Amino acid sequence: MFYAVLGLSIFFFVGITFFVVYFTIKYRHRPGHKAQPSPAHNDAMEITWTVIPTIICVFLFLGGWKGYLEFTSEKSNPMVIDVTAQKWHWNFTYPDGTQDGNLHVPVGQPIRMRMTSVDVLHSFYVPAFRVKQDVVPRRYTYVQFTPTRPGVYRLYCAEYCGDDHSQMKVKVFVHEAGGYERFLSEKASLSQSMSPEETGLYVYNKKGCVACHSVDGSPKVGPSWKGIWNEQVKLADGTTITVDDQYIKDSVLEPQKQARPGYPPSMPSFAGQLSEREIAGVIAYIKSLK
Ligand code: HEC
Ligand SMILES: [Cu+2]
Repeated sequence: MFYAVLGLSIFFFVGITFFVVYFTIKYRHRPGHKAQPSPAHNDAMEITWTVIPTIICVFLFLGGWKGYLEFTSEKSNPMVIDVTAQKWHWNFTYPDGTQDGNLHVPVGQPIRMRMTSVDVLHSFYVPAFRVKQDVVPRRYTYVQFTPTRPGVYRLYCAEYCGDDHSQMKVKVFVHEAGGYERFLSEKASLSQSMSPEETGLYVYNKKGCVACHSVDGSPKVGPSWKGIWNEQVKLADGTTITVDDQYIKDSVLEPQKQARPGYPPSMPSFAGQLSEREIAGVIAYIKSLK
């Protein structure tokens, strides 16, 4: 294949170069030589090369339109999974309210993803399923597919969305019969058995805080969490505030309300994305980072 393409390229290159040189010499300007009038119009040819491509385009359009309709119209009785994209992770909310950072679906079940972003443009992309769709702030976009083979697949963000865009790669688990239900119940019992601190650590890693907050004092997009508990911090409006339960909860729900000077207003609100239990977990976890 490679040599065929290389050979063809060389063939065309040499051929075209030859004609350029040949015609340049043959038709060069000479004294006493008048230019020939060039042909201007031919109705038969123009009609032919207009009508035939138009007919071809109509057929191409019909095929594409049919595929588009099939791709976008709602299948009968799909399972709807809510997708929230944000810098820089995915959050999937299943019909029973369970949330996870990876996508879990039962095999053979038509799936409809209802997607939105809380900050910038992202794009939902599962190459193995041949689906790719922009995820847009303040509106819903949809993607549908029916997974046909159990296994683990890759899901990417296909819209360059900032520093850690490349970290928005997660897994799609297509479960065999019963596996999806098992995932839900394991997830439920896991979150019930975790201590508040463990819940906080889990949130830190799985809900994307890790992209912007360190826990060892090193600077990232936002302030490190190490040693901030009970400390006084300066706010952008000049006042000081103590880092306590209330401040942490407010920071999670309305980050820009108590903005810190020197940090970009880049933290998205996690209202509706973290349960009370998880917020309490974050508080306990930050408290533990001496
Ligand atoms: C896109 C980057 C980003 C992500 C993701 C992010 N934060 Fe933040 N966060 C910031 C920035 C920037 C600030 C400081 C400015 C402000 O308060 O808005 C901040 C401030 C905070 C504060 C206040 C800390 C202080 O020292 O003032 C808390 C608490 C906090 N974030 C918790 C979280 C939690 C919990 C998560 C994950 C569920 C999270 N953040 C995810 C960027 C981010
Ligand atoms: Cu993205």
